[in-house]
Amino acid sequence: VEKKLAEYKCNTNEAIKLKLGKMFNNPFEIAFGYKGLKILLCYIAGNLSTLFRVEYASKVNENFDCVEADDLESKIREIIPPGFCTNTDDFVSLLEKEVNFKPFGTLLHTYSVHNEEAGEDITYQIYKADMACPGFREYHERLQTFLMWFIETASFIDLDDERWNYFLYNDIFPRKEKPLFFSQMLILPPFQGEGHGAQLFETVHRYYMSSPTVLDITAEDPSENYVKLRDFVLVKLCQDLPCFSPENLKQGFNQEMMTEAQQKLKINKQHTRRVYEILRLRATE
Ligand code: CO6
Repeated sequence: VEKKLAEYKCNTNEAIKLKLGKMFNNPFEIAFGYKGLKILLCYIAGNLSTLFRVEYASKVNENFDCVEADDLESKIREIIPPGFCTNTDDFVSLLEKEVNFKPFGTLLHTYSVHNEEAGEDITYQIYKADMACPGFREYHERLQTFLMWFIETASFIDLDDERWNYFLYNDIFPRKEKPLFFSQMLILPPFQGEGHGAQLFETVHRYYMSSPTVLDITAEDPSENYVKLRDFVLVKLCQDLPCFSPENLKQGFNQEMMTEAQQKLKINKQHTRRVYEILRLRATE
């Protein structure tokens, strides 16, 4: 019996297929009770309308196998908001509405990235939105499900808290004369490593640089990759400050660096220290 039941243990990492133009897998957990499990989740690129379906070759049965299968459908329904399609035809018909999709909020920044595959430059835009935009709340509920698929330490925010601002995939929490925390940042896997993270980080960072209520900008519990991205952008912002001149770098880390980076760029002491180490290493090489 045990051997037979082992066939009904599936790694949901392999079972889950997330479709967003391209197909990719994501870490999840072991699910019990299904053979040949496929969890299909498709999002329409613009408005993020969702198709969700669980498929399997066979499922354990309480009467014959004396065990119950995990209730995967309910687990995923807890994450994705209601209103998703379960039928492919309904989902495809929603694609027609996609042509009318306009990003929510106001345009903050436009930039281009050369795409090797297409052999041309593709233009990207960063928008800032808030809950006052009609339809944005529902859109955000669909959007934030991505956090669960791609960030291990993800959590959902309180949408009724008006202090949040939304930079597409980025949530910000401003406080008076206090550090400002980046909550979560996600560039979808097909677009990683193309410079979008750096563009988004710099745009949001610059947006808050002139704010009198923001002391400096930081993040809670940052991932290793996020720290690498942050180092890259902060070095870029700091390298032209007079306090980081090659002569000054040779003298060691000093108060002037901390003050200038904090006042001009809203960078905190720890991050300024990292920038100093990187620039000093570069100057020495
Ligand atoms: N290794 C080394 N260097 C890196 C890396 C990694 N993984 N990522 C960025 N960078 C540096 C590097 O110098 C890049 O320049 P190039 O060497 O020329 O490629 C530069 O940063 C720009 O990188 P890019 O803009 O292309 O980065 P990307 O668009 O991929 O965005 C990311 C980085 C971490 C946001 C993205 O990979 C991602 O969404 N990863 C999965 C989710 C994740 O880990 N999010 C961060 C969670 S922590 O949200 C968090 C706010 C805090 C708490």
